[in-house]
Amino acid sequence: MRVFLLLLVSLSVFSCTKTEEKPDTIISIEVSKDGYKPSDITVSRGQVVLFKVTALDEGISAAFGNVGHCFYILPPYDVMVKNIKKGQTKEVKVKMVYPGDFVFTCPYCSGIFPTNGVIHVR
Ligand SMILES: [Cu+2]
Repeated sequence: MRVFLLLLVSLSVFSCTKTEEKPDTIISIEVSKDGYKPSDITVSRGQVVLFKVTALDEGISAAFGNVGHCFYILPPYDVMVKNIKKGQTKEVKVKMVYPGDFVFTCPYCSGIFPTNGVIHVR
């Protein structure tokens, strides 16, 4: 059991860049059927960024129930904030350990609305 827990802990450490560390900077993002604002973000490598994501509308809710929007940074970050409903703000802290350009998107509605953006880690 202890070995299993240890494995679980180490897996979550290596596969996830989410952190509980103090943020170095805060970035507020709005998401709606018009996309993310801002959709082009630059941060410094190694910083802990607190992303505050606010949904301005209900996204694709009409067809799929009230699921809201997502904020998903693709791998290797692989950070997902789900079900941000109209008027809600959800937060996630991410340690920007990988340099490069990384897409973030809303898997719910990016095929319909322009809900895509890029984070440049310099
Ligand atoms: Cu969406």
